Amino acid sequence: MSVHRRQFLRGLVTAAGAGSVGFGVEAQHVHPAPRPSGTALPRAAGPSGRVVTPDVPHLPWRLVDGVKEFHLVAEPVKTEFLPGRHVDVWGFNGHMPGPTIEIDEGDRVRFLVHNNLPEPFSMHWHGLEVPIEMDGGPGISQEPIAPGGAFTYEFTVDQHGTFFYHSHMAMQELMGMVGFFLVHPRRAATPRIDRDFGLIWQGWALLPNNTIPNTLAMEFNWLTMNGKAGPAATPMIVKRGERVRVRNVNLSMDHHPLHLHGNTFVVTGTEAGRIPDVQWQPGNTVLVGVAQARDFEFVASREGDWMLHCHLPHHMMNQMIPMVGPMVTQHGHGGHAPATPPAATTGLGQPDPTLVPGFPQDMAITMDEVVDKPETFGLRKGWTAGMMGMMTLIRVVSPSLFDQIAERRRALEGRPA
Ligand SMILES: [Cu+2]
Repeated sequence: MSVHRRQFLRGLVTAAGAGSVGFGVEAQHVHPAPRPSGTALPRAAGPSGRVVTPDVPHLPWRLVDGVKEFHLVAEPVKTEFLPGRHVDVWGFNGHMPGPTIEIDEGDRVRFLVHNNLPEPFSMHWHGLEVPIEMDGGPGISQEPIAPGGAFTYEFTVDQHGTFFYHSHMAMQELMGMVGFFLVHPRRAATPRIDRDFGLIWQGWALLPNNTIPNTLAMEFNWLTMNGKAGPAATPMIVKRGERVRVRNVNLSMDHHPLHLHGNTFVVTGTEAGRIPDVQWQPGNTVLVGVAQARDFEFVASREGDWMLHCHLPHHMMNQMIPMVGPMVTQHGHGGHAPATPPAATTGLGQPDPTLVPGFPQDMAITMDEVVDKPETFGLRKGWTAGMMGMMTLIRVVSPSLFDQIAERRRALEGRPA
């Protein structure tokens, strides 16, 4: 594939992301590709953003002879888990996780998949009942796609629910090669869902001053949702009284017990689709195992900035590695990692001579300004000190605050009211 062609495809994705409905879609750090002169970027033909996947755009499609046709490019991606914490990962179309695929049950879909990685790869459609030759098992159902090569996947989807696509090379999965594959049912779910969100939960092993994840590691010190670590993950904004669904996918080396503060939810879906309502289980913590999807729903009856986070203590913070002190401490004082953005200040105050260098490990770093965006408007000052690792917020807000946040998002994106 030529550079020209790749830039064009990347432009398509950027165009779709910028105009999508709802909150939480922000462009990742991608080097802006020059637009090919004289080429008008077509708008996405498909609906985008029925499900909001914060910080991840949707993948546009075009209807070609009754088939929804998508382009996916597997390639190295530069992104930031937090502002200033640069990482070199692998993903699709300039994004990690890859752009969200959102279709309807019964659709026939075609994926033109290009491999711009330096090694072979093949794509697996996780949970989808596809013909064997579309399954993406390298060496089993197809030849791996060689670097510079391409493969076309085509199938009809007669299921609905929360699925995902990913490379079927294990180390590539740990480099970030995953994305949502969401399928809406022919008949809408009941009770009606007002806000639908999706989060992909991932873990990373990154040494200080290193931008390349160690995919052979067995312990993980950076934890992300949709490619962002708390507090950089964009909060999910909900109006008081709305019914909310959150679709959670885990593709990492650990299982994640996801806990929602202050609310009782029911688990309504797995990676195989919707659970019959007589079997819905109430809870506030759901264990999402590796390769699983778990949807939960609740009625947002009370206002508040409710935390949603993995409850594994080490996953509740960034840089949580056994050697955290000596390896990340500067000036013999716990709190500042070399990768910490310059604007961040320690919540622990001035260096304290009674502190043992590197301890306590529970570093509190305030960085409100660094991660400021419309969705953080109205949060308590210093909120970022309590948000680290696999932590994000479901903000149940009043109608007026909802409108203010929406207005700020519109203004940021330059869209008319
Ligand atoms: Cu976890």
